[in-house]
Amino acid sequence: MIPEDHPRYAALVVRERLADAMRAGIVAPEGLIAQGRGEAFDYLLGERTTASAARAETDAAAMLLAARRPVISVNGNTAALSAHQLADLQEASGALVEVNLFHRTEERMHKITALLEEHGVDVLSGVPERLIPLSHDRALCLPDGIGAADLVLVPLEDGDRCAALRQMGKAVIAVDLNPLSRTAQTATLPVIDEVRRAVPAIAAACRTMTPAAARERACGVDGKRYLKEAIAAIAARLEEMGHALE
Ligand code: PTJ
Repeated sequence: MIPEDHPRYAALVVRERLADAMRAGIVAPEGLIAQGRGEAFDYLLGERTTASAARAETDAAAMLLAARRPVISVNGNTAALSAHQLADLQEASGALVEVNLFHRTEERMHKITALLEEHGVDVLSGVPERLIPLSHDRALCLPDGIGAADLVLVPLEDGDRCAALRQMGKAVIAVDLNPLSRTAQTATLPVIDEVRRAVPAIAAACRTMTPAAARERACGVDGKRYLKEAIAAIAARLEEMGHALE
């Protein structure tokens, strides 16, 4: 039981949700460590969507709407945190949703798919093939899904898949609180924000953009700028907190 007057109440509720999802076999045990890393960066960013991240979220909406075959790739943590929000993003963006796991087991694939479907997400099914040039199971994807996508939205992941997807000629939008992660650094567009803030913001932006405006905005996306702005926001906040102690 988490006391509501605890100063970290909201964060503790999220932790409890992820721990429950881990016990239910949705989140990998390693996913709890990933959440801790995310929390640390969120702390440094002030646990808010920066003005820069809000612009990146509008860019993400433009890229999704302008894409020919956009796919949202969902792992255990994203499903546990944002299943309810993904149905809305899918509806607003018209993107396909595919489950792709690092710690892949058939049991987790089924459980995550069932959780997403319970929340109204239409999850792509089919026979996976090893189409992404990687030695681990994130290489497995659906030929009609990530395999055929021109754009993949990758929330909450660090590793080598983003670079492999880029090598395949696909655009990648990453949602990652860590601007230094390999995924954020190699994405076409890094959205440096918490996934539960980013997903509804991207969905809302999709709903206000015309197809022509989306195509125009998608052409001018500058991912590196968002990395620089996030690092600058962290540096400014650290400096400010240091000064406050003087
Ligand atoms: O479900 P699986 O088997 O596919 O496994 C998923 C995990 C999350 C275990 C796997 O992808 C992993 O190990 O991820 P990493 O390498 O720990 O990277 C996760 C990244 O997401 C880190 O850069 C974190 O900063 C970031 N992150 C963590 N929580 C959040 C987040 N970004 C946005 N919102 C969050 N809530």
